[in-house]
Amino acid sequence: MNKIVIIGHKNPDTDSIVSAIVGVELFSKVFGKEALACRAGELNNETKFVLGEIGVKAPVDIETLTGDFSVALVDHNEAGQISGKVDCNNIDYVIDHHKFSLKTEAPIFCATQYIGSTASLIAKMFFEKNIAISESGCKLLLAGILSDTLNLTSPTTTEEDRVLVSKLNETAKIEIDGFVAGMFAAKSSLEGISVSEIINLDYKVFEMGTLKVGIGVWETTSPASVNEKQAAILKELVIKKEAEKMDCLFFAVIDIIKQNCQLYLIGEAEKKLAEKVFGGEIENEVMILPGVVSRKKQMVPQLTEELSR
Ligand SMILES: [Mn+2]
Repeated sequence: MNKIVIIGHKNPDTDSIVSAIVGVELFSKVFGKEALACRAGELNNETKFVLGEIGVKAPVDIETLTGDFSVALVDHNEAGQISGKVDCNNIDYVIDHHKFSLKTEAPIFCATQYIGSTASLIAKMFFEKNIAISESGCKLLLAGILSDTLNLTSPTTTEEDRVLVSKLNETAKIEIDGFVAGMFAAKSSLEGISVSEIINLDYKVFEMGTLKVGIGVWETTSPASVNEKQAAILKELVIKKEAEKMDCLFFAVIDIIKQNCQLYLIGEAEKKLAEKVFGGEIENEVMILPGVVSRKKQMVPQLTEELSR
């Protein structure tokens, strides 16, 4: 199989998209292989802003591909997050910074690390080999790091991420604070965004113990704009939980300025679990969690631990 498709998770975020795009440059310059950048869903407003600013085309919709292809997963490896177009027997590469859960029949290339973003890891793979990254590649990787780490403020941020940002910006030369302000404004904009999109644009499914748990996240500088729609969101979450046969379904509004989370709780199962794991007070179906901004580090491991008992 010659064709290599680089693909991020379903409901792609900025890190998944830039990792697929710059992944093509990585495969070409570092591995000497030709690859195609793809996406598993529509771009969110933040990613549209990033690609527009940098002047780069969006990856190809994986749904339009035909035939067999070798797959490089970037920014995910959990079964529930992999595009349905991917034949899991054809996954030959994983480059990721999430907990590892993939099982493969044969040995594969695997680069995973505890680091703020997949973009960080890709940047590191170039730098370690002393291979130059194009200017647009540097800008894209910067956007991925700054997006996933909430401008280096999320608890997932590592010292390496900070170093990589300065190193990438020697070539990218972007004005970081202004760029991040633009990204956050785009991320927070509800223009043309339906209630269903608020829930699903950054929604991931996890296997925790024997349970299937969905967690949607909406990162915003303006939680009030989302809370205005709370009744409609809760109603739609209940329908989604039923339709997708989830054992638990959570939705988190993350205030990226004040650095807290409002966890929407739709039923008794979610309330009991949240009280046990996070211990906050529930008011009007919502639990406020100060300091919680990362699903990956501050929600998934804690919920998984409780549900694996
Ligand atoms: Mn990521």
